[in-house]
Amino acid sequence: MKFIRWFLGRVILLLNFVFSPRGVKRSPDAQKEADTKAQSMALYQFEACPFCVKVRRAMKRQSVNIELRDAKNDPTHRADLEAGGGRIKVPCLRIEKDGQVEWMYESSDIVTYLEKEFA
Ligand SMILES: N[C@@H](CCC(=O)N[C@@H](CS)C(=O)NCC(=O)O)C(=O)O
Repeated sequence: MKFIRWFLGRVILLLNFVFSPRGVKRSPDAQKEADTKAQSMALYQFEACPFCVKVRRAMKRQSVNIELRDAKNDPTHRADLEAGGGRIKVPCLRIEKDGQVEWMYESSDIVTYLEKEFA
């Protein structure tokens, strides 16, 4: 079972690599603005989780460089996710805004949020 999950994860990563989406092209100023906004976010994720791949593809489409935090292998990020978000479930987008921190779960909600913020 563990092997099958591992194998499927590799297939997902390969397909994601082969069919990588194109990123939107912005003017240098607009890209700088998007990069600044992205600095207030971090994505807690597992590398081969299909829901995380879905969010990373949305990030690629929007050409946003959000920091990726490995919640599977990095004990600090894992602990931060559990303490801040309340559970170990990925993907989870940490958003810092006006001194407040929001932990957004659910890949579809995160994709919708990114499209709204960066489109
Ligand atoms: N409906 C969720 C599903 C997310 C989900 O099931 N994530 C799995 C990884 S693929 C998870 O975090 N499982 C908890 C664990 O493995 O500890 C979404 O779309 O984000």
